[in-house]
Amino acid sequence: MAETRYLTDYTPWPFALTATRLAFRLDPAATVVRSELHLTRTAPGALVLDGGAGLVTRALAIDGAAIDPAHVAIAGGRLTIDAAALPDAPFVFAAEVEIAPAANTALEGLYLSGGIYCTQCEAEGFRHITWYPDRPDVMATFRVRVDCDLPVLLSNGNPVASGPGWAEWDDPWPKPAYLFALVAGDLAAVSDRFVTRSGRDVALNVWVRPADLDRAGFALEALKNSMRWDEDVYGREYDLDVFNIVAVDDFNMGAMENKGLNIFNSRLVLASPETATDTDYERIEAVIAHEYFHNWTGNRITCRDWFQLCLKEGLTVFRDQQFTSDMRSAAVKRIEDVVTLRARQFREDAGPLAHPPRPDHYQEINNFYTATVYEKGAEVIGMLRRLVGDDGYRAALDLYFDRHDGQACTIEDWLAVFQDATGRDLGQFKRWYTDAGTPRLRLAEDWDADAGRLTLRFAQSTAPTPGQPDKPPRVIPIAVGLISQNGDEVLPTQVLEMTGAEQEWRFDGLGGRPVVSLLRGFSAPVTVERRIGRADRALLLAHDTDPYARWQAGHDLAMEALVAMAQGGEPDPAFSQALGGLLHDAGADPAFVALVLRLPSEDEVAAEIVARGAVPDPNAIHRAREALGADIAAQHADVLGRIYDRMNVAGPYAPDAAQSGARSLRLAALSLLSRLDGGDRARALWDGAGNMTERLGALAVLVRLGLADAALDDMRAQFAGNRLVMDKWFGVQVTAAPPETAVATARRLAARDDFDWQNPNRFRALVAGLAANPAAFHAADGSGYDFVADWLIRLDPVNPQIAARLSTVFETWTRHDAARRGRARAALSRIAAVAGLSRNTSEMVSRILAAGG
Ligand code: B3K
Ligand code: ZN
Repeated sequence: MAETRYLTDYTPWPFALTATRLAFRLDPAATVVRSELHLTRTAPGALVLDGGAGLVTRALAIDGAAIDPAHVAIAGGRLTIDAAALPDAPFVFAAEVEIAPAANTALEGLYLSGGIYCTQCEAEGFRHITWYPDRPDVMATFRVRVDCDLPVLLSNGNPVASGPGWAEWDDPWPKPAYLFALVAGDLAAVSDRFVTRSGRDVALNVWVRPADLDRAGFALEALKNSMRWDEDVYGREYDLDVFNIVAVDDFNMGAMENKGLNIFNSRLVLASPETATDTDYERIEAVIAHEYFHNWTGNRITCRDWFQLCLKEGLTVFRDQQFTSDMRSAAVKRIEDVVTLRARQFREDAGPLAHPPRPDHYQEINNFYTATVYEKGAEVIGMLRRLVGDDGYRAALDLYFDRHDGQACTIEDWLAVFQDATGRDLGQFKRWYTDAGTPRLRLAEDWDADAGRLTLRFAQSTAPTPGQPDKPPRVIPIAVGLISQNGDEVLPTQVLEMTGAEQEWRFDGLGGRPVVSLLRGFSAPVTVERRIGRADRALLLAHDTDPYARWQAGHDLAMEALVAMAQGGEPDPAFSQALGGLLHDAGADPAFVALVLRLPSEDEVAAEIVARGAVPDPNAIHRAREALGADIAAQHADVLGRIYDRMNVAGPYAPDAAQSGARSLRLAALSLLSRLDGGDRARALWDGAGNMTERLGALAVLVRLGLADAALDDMRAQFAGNRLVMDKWFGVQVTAAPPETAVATARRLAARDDFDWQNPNRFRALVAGLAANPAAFHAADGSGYDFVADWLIRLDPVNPQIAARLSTVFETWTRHDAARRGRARAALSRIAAVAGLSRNTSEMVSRILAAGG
């Protein structure tokens, strides 16, 4: 049984580490790492350092003298040197270890990706490089020497010296080990310069394999935009002479904010119109920004311990969301973020893996890089900002940067700057950080026609989550507006601050019964229950001035239709009818219309059916969604055809908001029309489109119709050498496939030679891709569960982080009928029973299984 760590156990490290020096002699099988740690004792105790099982320790010394082995113990990933062996005065601990990057398939620490040496140290990867106090509150300056024959040798900070086969880097900003990075490879860069507003001239480089140079320019532009934006909006400047970004193909997540040397999954750097979609471009821009913004929120101010992870992640997500809103369309971005939050975080919060944005215990911290820590962490900051206002937010952030620069902080520090800058008591608000679960907000309305008075009665409740049975009320900012029956806004947005379990507000002097536009801008991450007629929803969809609330009205109508149909009802005409007005409105923003046309996902419909106390049938939900799409197409065939033709963007491709909005509407129309035209338009678009966005949209339609063989062959012939495009090739065949064929297709694809399963992107494309097709993953015969379980078992010893991450596809297993539950339990138990299962996967699977009682 793995050790559980608790927030309450925090104790400071009993030494001050002022400077770290590292020297690497790189070799695939036997890299030699020499380290020097400049230490001063600050409290009594032994010197305890962390180190992984792969370290071969060659030498240990203090102030140049070998340490008497009698004072040294190495056990359980720790090196302990007795206090008796340590000087009272400042001293230097030195170690020489050997590691094998080529054998590192877990992609944590120092490893090789396609001949490029690279590192990933967050959260606890540095201990796989050498013995070290591998905890975020121990911060030191680093000086690093790299010896290697490869032409490009990089580390954090500024370059200080180099010669043939070696380079030296110096990072003057104290940092924890998780921000360390090293890269060595045969790389080429697109480069530029950025002059900060105080005049620092910064060299910018995006390093890629030479063959990929033509796809790196967009990332560089995004970087410059991010640097400018952080100066303009947060007053934050860059603080080194160089900023390097490196793209590698084998990477466990999206990217990493190492000081001055961000390392990226190549899918978040490389883009050309022919190989990347609009969504890829938007994501690249956002993640480049996210990692750059970490330079202040994460690096200059870091976390005291890993329980505080949302201090840097929630804030940095919030900042990257603001950036995207400013660069593109704020309305569209907000709706997209709500869709993602519900799909990932609400799902997490409603199941066995629910945890607060600041958890208070864990076994494996890598299992807590979750939608709750990231996306809900960002929502909590959005609420804070709404409560204290824009000026209060700016004042609090200024104070945060002033007060805590160079420190490792906690959520308490964060809330204190808001309290101190605004005078607001945040005692109750703090529950958003410490309590798990999504509050359910119920609204009952009372309209008094004689008095012209509307009363809104709200009640909040949060269901118990693992380990947290009681959920006291939270502060919920509820933004509301009122729309009259003729569509005018009679009350502009007001924020109601709910603090009790039940609370009511009255609005007087109203001429007629208005319709409540509720939770404008999605002002709090809650689910909503209200009685509202179809006509009122249609009125909001037609007239609400708040884009989110307007979109939500359409989404609610679609959800009502789908829930009814999935439970045996007829197609509800209200949604199709309400769409008519929007589809004929030539002035509507295409991106917005596309979002309204995007029906609730099968998973979201299942969650809604569960929330209403019933058991979802994945096949019935799939059929309902297909039938509603066919119904919309039949009712609006003409206007959809005109939209499809009109949204054909002329001129050169640009991944901007206007063009990508038009393309997304065009593809939404294409998908609907394919129910009438037998795929003719999709085939023509696959053959004729010059960009990957439209080609992939067309391909998904053809896959759904079972007509994609020729297009898939064509794609493989054209892009066999492009990993990122081939990931799409693998993924679309299972995500878009009819559920009856998807599992067989997944098995066939998994047997191919180019299913390079040790590559995280490829593994995810196929295995998570299948799980993203709910009616296939939850196939009644258990074949979907077995496919995924077999592959997780195979991956776990090779790459436990990815195996554990993907085990979350099972987190909804208890939703279903007894037969499916039995098959899911059997698959999960099979994983749990594997001898030597990693701590990562074992923690996840046991939490998921615990939900079954
Ligand atoms: N901080 C990294 C994530 C590290 C994940 C470690 N398992 C990327 C980011 O959030 O910016
Ligand atoms: Zn981050």
